[in-house]
Amino acid sequence: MAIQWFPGHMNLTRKLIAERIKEIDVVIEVLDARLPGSSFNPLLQELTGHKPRVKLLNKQDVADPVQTQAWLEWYNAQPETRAIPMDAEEAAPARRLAQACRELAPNRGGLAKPLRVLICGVPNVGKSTLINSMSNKRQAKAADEAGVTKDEQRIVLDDDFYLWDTPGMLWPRIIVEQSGFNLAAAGSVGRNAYDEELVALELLLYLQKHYAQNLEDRYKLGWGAQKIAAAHDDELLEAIARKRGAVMSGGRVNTQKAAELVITDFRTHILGRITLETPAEFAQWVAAGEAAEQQRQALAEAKKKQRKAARR
Ligand SMILES: Nc1nc2c(ncn2[C@@H]2O[C@H](COP(=O)(O)OP(=O)(O)OP(=O)(O)O)[C@@H](O)[C@H]2O)c(=O)[nH]1
Ligand SMILES: [Mg+2]
Repeated sequence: MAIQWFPGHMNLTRKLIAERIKEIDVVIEVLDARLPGSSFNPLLQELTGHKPRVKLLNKQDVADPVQTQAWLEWYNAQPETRAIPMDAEEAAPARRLAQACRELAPNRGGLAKPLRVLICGVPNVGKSTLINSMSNKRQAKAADEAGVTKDEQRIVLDDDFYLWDTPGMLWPRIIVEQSGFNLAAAGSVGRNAYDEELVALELLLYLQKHYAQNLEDRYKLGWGAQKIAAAHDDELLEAIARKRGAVMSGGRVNTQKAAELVITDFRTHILGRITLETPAEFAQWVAAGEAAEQQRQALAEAKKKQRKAARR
């Protein structure tokens, strides 16, 4: 689905993190609490997995609290994993996080051995916002768009506490299709790299299944949650378009505009506190994605053999 899923500058970020990690004591891995599985980056895990870390389920203030709890339990059941919920715009929890970092590297601290912390995650999860809250200053640029931070930036939190902000990074090949859609819906994929209509339809499908009442409350179609849940996603998008005046001359609906509207309503939390995946669903998507990937590889291998045989 992606045109520029892994744009060139992310290769630079990968190299940058691979270098920086050598002198890092603690990693703060920021996930989006609305998609705690899909915003986990296997490439970042590979680059930084050997360091003590905290996993943050950030933007918990706009995620479904029941699902945040389920995901925290899921992550915390894994070995050597400490996951905590976070609202990076709040100062007090950010300061507590700074204390937690110190506890993770008790042998560091003091001018001779400053604590060095790296913040990483996929684009737009709130890394820079968190740094600003931890340092109580607006030192890092933050905005609701993928790719705001372009280069690493060192922030001095205290005389003996350094933080590194890093640009958001994805991974080269997306194997779980639904993760691509969810990352796009959350604004973690560059705007030109996906089809808004496809993303909005996938988003609607999920909301119909789990949050039909939120859709009714927002769009006031008068259908009731049950009819919304049972509708075809195309039909629903069209009804939303008509209701919200996304209509072109001649009365045809402007589905592109309606798609943008639905995505924006999700991003700006007008649709309510929503999480786009449960641990069980995500596990299923991963299994399906891995099976498809194995098939793809087997097919590529078979074709390679065929070509070789033909050349002989
Ligand atoms: N509701 C809510 N919004 C947040 C939270 N943290 C960050 N945001 C918003 O999310 C958007 C992205 O925040 P940034 O801090 O720029 O994200 P980033 O991870 O640094 O993004 P890149 O530098 O593009 O990778 C901004 O609009 C923030 O205001 C949070 O905990 N809750
Ligand atoms: Mg940033």
